[in-house]
Amino acid sequence: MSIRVGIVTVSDRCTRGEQDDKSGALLKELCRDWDLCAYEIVPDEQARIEQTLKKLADETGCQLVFTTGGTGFAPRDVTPEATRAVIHKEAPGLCEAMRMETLKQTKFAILSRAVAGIRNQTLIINLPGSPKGVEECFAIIRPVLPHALALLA
Ligand code: MTE
Ligand code: CU1
Repeated sequence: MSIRVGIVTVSDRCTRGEQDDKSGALLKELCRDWDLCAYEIVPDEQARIEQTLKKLADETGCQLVFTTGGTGFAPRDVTPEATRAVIHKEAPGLCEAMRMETLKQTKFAILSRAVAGIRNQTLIINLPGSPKGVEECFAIIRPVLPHALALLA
């Protein structure tokens, strides 16, 4: 089954071109077996993030959307708030598992406020901003994604 996937990098610095989007590039690589339908870089602004998530779900028709970045405690970290504003149902188990399991690798895992949830037939999942965080968290949820998306269809 080829999954229609979208990637949203949330980062002020990447938006301004001051930093390479390493996490977005890594996510593209991790999703290489699927159908990459959208890849966007947006600043840490709630309205912009919400707008992008809605576009990818409602217009682009992504079945799965990953965000990377903006899940921490910094004043401009608002990715979870934007995600919560656009989903209809929360799927807390995904982020609970990411925090619990990757806590074995880094104590900082519990500083992620990541949210996951469902908007119509689209599953949206927040991942941390660092490539290391993306890699560790992706590995935890990867095995359940085909079943999760099959249920949404
Ligand atoms: N989770 C994993 N698995 N690995 C990590 O390296 N980094 C943490 C955390 N989650 C990390 C992780 C750190 S240091 C922070 S500050 C938060 O994610 C939030 O990161 P973000 O604001 O870049 O999204
Ligand atoms: Cu941190």
